[in-house]
Amino acid sequence: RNAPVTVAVTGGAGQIAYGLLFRIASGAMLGADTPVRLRLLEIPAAVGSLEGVAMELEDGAFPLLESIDISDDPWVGFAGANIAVLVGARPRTAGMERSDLLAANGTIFTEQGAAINASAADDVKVLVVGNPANTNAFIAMSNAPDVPAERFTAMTRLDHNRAIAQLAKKTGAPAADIARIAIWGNHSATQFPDLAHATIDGRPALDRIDDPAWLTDDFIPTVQQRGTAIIQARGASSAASAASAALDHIHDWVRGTAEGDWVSMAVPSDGSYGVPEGLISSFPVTCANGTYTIVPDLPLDDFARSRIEATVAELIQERDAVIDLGFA
Ligand code: NAX
Repeated sequence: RNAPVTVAVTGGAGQIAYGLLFRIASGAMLGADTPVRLRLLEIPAAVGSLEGVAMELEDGAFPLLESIDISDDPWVGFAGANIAVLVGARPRTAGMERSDLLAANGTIFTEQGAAINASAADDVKVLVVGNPANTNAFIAMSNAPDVPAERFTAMTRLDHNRAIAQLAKKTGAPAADIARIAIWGNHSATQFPDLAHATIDGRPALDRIDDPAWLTDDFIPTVQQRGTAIIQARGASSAASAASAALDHIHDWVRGTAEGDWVSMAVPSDGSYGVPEGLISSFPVTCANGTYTIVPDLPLDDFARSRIEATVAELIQERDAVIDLGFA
């Protein structure tokens, strides 16, 4: 049995958390050998509801769940956190301008970054799920000067998993045989889901696609627009699949990626592939010993380059807007 790990989750009373917390408690995120201490954060208005979630967690009688603490104060909630999953964010509501959205989230993620800086464990790993995820992560990172920048990441694993699912559906191959999918850029409709390096059973996935238009006319837009399609079908945004992806992201970061495969994570750029240094952009990464490495030296054709450039341009705009607003 490993030492217990303290996991802080914001937005604890929300939809995604409802799909996430029980699986963290069951050991699905960190392994059946790792006890967990949960620290759940909410805004004051949702603390009552969060208490109900905590009661249900208790009622799971999870053998690995050592404790549950609740707070509406990030300076308390992140204390000692080894893992921080930032799910809570201000959603865009009717009549809200984009700048209002950035400002509302800027306030939240500035404070949470500072609180993580002051009170989390030295080895803290941060995953931002709340949208706009990449830029919220950038703000938190910018406000946590004592935490190594590479510990701040944002979630594109749901996009990655969606891309695997679409390729599986198209080819009839089981998801387990598919490897080396890459999501580049922003977790938004500009993201670039890339099959150029993907394999099915070790052979190039594109060899199994006989109509080349499928890639540009179907696969890429379907993955980009999948969040909207879920909202239209379900009447609410992706929750269980987002929770599952958050679990996958942390699991692989902590426990490592499979030999010969990689995953997609939005991480501070080291300048790879022409992405400006420090921008939190999605890359294919491998993980080992609790750290990730951007997959180096993938050949990119002109199509891939222009798609990456477009999504990175959007990230640069978002970054510059929050810098102008004084959040980073
Ligand atoms: P919900 O509205 O169900 O839950 C969010 C919860 O966060 C609410 O209970 C709210 O009170 C809480 N919250 C807000 N501000 C907070 C703060 N400052 N501190 C602590 N808690 C706070 O939304 P849910 O469906 O759970 O989605 C959460 C976020 O994930 C949204 O921003 C959503 O856009 C984003 N998503 C990101 C995805 C990704 O792939 N990166 C995919 C799914 C999802 O759309």
